[in-house]
Amino acid sequence: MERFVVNIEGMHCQGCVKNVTTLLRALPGVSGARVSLEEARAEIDYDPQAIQPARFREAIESAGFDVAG
Ligand code: 9UX
Repeated sequence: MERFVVNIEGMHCQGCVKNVTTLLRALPGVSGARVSLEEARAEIDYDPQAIQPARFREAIESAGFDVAG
């Protein structure tokens, strides 16, 4: 298991946090995701054999948020 941290722009309330958390946890190969509104970021636990971090950016952006960096 590996952990990936991603900075997210555009989350404005806990509804956003819930949405991002849910979409990340739904990705195959992701075993956990913790999203912080205050820190504007997500920590994702994933299996590198099953998914690559580029997919996290795609999923977050397709939900309407921006990935920083
Ligand atoms: Mo909150 Mo986020 O009202 O997409 S759910 S701003």
